[in-house]
Amino acid sequence: MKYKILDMLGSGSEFVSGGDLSKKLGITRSAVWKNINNLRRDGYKIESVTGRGYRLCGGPDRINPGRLEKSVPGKVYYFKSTESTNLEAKRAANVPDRSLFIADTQLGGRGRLGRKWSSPAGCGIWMSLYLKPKIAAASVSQLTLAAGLAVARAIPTSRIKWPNDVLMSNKKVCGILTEMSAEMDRVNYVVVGIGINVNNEVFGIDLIDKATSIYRETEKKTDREELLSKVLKEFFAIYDEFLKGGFASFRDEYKKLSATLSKEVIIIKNGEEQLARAVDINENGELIVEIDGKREIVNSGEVSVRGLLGYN
Ligand code: BTX
Repeated sequence: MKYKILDMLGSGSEFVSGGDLSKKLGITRSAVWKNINNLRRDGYKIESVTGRGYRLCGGPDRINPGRLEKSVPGKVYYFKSTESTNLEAKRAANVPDRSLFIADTQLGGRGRLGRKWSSPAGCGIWMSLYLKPKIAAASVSQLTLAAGLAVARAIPTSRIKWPNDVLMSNKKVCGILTEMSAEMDRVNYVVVGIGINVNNEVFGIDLIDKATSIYRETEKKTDREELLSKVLKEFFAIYDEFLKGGFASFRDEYKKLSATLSKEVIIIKNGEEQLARAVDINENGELIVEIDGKREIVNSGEVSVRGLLGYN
């Protein structure tokens, strides 16, 4: 009920009377008052003025699973702290399609190839989407690209570093880790893990050169819940198109937002480095590079791509 009240208080510019709240929600005015106090205890700043009602003046930067339910077709699983939301999603049984696993902090956040993902409390979005697409296993890596595009749409001025990072000022603001369970002829499920540095003020010495947050770039704090709803909305819209038309349905936009295309890149394959120029992303979402004038296809599973200048 308290989240319904929060929804009715909306963005907080207008007062909403206690009478209206009680009528629309079918509860007594004292129940309204109790729920308002409950929200205040959760950290919401709610002004009350006799004769005018209640007005939302500010909220805690806290993720409320109840408020996310309307943005998620499946279920929402929230953890104040967990090892990794990707692990939670993979361990869960009987999860509805399009469910969300989200944590305020991850103690063992994971990146690709066994790398670590720093996921401190109170400042980031650490989430995993549990999906059951009817697609070939070979197309699953394209979901990483779909997630990258969703994040890039939601964060102005960000660019996508193929295949699984989103950058601001050439530093990583988001990383994506897609994992799946599949058999020969079908995909059982896919877990798309997305980590976004939202309000992080500081990074450890090992990350400072390559990581950034939206806060560090814009000097403004972002409401994590609002950003999360935007990312989810964009992701599910792109995902629906993807299920009908594959990567081709968002390829042009993806290429426009790419930080990788027309750059010199270093392809790291089986420990060997090769200098190349990124020239295209094909209809399967693979990177096309030129090495010594010859075109080669680079598949996301097998390489790391580094730019020559900075992280990108
Ligand atoms: P990646 O392997 O491309 O990037 C990991 C590398 O990025 C690390 O080795 C480190 O250098 C750097 N790094 C670590 N933490 C951060 C950070 N917070 N910001 C920027 N750079 C960082 C990228 O893998 C995929 C990351 C996916 C994270 C999500 S969070 C929710 C879900 N659960 C989970 O365990 N992983 C995913």
